[in-house]
Amino acid sequence: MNEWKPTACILCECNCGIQILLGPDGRSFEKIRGDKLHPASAGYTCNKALQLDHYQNGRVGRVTAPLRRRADGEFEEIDWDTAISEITARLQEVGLRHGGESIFYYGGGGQGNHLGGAYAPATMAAFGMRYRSSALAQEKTGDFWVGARMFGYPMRADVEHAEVAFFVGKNPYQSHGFPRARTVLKEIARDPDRSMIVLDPVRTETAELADFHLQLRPGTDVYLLSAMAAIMVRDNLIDADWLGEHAEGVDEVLAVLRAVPIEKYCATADVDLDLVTAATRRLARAQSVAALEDLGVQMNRYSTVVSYVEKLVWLLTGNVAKPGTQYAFTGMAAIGHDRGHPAGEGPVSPVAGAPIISGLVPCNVITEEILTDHPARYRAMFIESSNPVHSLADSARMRAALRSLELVVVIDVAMTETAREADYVLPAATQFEKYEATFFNFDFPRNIFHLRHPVLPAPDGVLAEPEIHARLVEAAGVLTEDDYAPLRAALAQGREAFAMAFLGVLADPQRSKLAPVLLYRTLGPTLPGDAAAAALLWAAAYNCVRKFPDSVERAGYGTGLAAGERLFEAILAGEHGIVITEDDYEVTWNRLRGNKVRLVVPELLAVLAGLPDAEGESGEWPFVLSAGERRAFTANTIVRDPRWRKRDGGGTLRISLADAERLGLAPGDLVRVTTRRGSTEVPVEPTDRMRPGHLSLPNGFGLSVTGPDGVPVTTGVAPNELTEFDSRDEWVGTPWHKYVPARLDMVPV
Ligand SMILES: Nc1nc2c(c(=O)[nH]1)N[C@H]1C(S)=C(S)[C@@H](COP(=O)(O)OP(=O)(O)OC[C@H]3O[C@@H](n4cnc5c(=O)[nH]c(N)nc54)[C@H](O)[C@@H]3O)O[C@H]1N2
Ligand SMILES: Nc1nc2c(c(=O)[nH]1)N[C@H]1C(S)=C(S)[C@@H](COP(=O)(O)OP(=O)(O)OC[C@H]3O[C@@H](n4cnc5c(=O)[nH]c(N)nc54)[C@H](O)[C@@H]3O)O[C@H]1N2
Ligand code: SF4
Ligand SMILES: [Mo]
Repeated sequence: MNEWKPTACILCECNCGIQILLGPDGRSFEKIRGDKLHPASAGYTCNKALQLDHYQNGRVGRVTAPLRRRADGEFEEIDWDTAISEITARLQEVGLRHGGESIFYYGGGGQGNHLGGAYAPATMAAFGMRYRSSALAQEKTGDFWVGARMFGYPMRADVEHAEVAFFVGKNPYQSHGFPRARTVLKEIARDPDRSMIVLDPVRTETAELADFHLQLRPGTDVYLLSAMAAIMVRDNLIDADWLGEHAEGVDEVLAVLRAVPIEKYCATADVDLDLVTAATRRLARAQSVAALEDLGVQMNRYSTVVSYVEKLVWLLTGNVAKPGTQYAFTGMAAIGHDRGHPAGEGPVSPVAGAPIISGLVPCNVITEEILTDHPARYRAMFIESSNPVHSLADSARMRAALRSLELVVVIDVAMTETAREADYVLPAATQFEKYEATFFNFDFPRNIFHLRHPVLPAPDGVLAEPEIHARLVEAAGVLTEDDYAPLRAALAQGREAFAMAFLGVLADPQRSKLAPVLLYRTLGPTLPGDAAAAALLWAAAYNCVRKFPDSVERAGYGTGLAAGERLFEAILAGEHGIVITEDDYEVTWNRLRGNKVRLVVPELLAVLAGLPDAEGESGEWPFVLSAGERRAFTANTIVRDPRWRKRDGGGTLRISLADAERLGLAPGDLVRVTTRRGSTEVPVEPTDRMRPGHLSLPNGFGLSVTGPDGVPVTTGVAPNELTEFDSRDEWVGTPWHKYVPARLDMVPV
């Protein structure tokens, strides 16, 4: 039976709904189209979704049996029982010697797969693990922390309905970040009553659609944004009434902004003062401004301070809780939340003493927590759905760190750069071979959730992550049939009785951590369509009702316990994705701490008040390299087969026409890029999109795969061979990958 099967694209956090038609072999993706029934993407996809067959059926590197490293360093296949019992014994050994907290958990999901990782807390509890991290702690934790300080709740922007869209270090045309991005950008560009303002040193596809492109010098956003905020104050463009009603700390912030040397800062950023003034006036005059900041500033100098001043800019004219502005979202899982401890007061990592934001140890300190003789160092790592050897700063150092550990376990679909350093590789079913979901659902006023059903069966030899976690927890001996029996008996009486019995689990802090596996083994097998992996969503649905009762009710699920059941049933049945909550814009105020915004974050305001002059590029390092740009055919390291790229297959180094001419470089010429950390050869692409002095390399390249003839092939440059772990943010430790001092040397022909 050949029919279109609904699922989602997994190549960026948008997870657009798609439909797949399988070929006659029942495995190849013969056709892929946007799913018009998906509540957020409504049929939209970008060019990348059409290449998903290369993820599912790419002929390189799929792992289909558990692997164990032999003494000679090679991997050998073992069966699952052996793998689970050996890994359990070795994790327990490490725990006995050094404490379970010496086992570090990393990952838990990429752009579209968070359901499996949601079971990991049970494994962590079973082995006493305490510290964890994920890619979020090398990009978003600064934003989370600032959000927690100013709002007490993470915020997102309603770009779709904004009069002015404000993009700071973000190129949504390529990277998306909100539904149907290209369509929305074009709508704004076409509409004479709406405007787009872009801060980016590169004339990106987004900048080309913008009314105001502030093409600043790399790394100077803190100056330019300060100047914009200061112009609002100087020219009396701020919404004083709104601030009086909704904000605290107004006078203190205004005093700092009045002292900003506007002209000097614009000169530092190398953007014309008149252009900055015009853009600022446009922004201030708008009924609604939606602002998105992303890696261009989050991985750049003054990252966390920039996250702060960027928010000041849109707060000064009151862009909160109205259509087209910023909102506080609902969701099935809490992403982006943090306690917002003042610097130096919150939890810290055991060795480096780095702040743990949103439960995550900063990625850039992980190697410091390992490559040391500190007694509290990590001794083992459990890595799931992520590729830190490739994705974190300084790949060579990350490899050395993994090699120094007593045990590394990796759960992945493929033999990745990280898996190659493991002692055990546990092969997972792909995202199209199992139930899967993302928790990156931040839509508003209607938020959605999409439980994706399997499109095709998994091959023998691989398991879905919930099953792997359940087996590990059971092998550790912390859950047995005796634990399941009472819950199963309650379930036999119906879901209401089950809910009561489950409350007993939650009341016990130790057992509540094992709840995912308890649900998977009891409720799981009773769910239709082999949807055991969805069991955890039952508790998440109840939790969503508890946290957002009015929003769930408005979405049509009623109230109380019944609403939890209805929401869960709708999720199970809704193959195309469903609306889970419906809000009005005003509700944002109820979610903010004290129903107000706090303009003052003392530590960060102090930095703004005393900004030193910007350093220029030095003689030794005349270029700034942006290491990891999103392009038409990049998708982190999710697709490993290089044939998925329809263009830009080699991953060029982009350089300005002026620099190329000065150095006598023609398109495709090889140059040697050298940074403090590494050196590599790469073909150049001279382009008028780049500023002189700025270089850019794409992300997701430099994967090495074994070609059909057994010879390893590496395509392009792995950006983190060139980056440093200690080039990072002072407050939250996020890396400065978009600001890597570099030089170029000619490659003799
Ligand atoms: N095609 C594609 N899309 C993706 C991904 C992918 O791999 N490929 N990955 C997804 C993920 S994980 C993420 S986090 C997002 C990231 O999405 P983005 O942050 O939008 O992506 P980047 O291209 O890394 O960086 C954005 C912009 O920052 C600019 N920039 C560089 N230096 C500076 C600077 O000093 N100041 C300013 N203001 N801008 C600067 C770059 O020129 C670039 O245009 O994309 C997601 N979407
Ligand atoms: N220099 C530099 N470095 C960067 C960036 C940059 O701009 N510059 N961007 C950073 C950003 S924003 C991010 S988000 C990170 C991303 O880096 P990571 O979080 O490490 O994630 P991915 O590259 O997305 O890798 C996802 C992994 O999941 C595996 N996988 C795919 N499907 C499944 C599945 O169903 N189950 C399991 N278990 N595994 C699966 C893939 O094979 C791959 O190994 O990279 C970061 N690194
Ligand atoms: S890569 Fe494109 S199609 Fe896939 S989820 Fe992102 S925006 Fe949608
Ligand atoms: Mo990311």
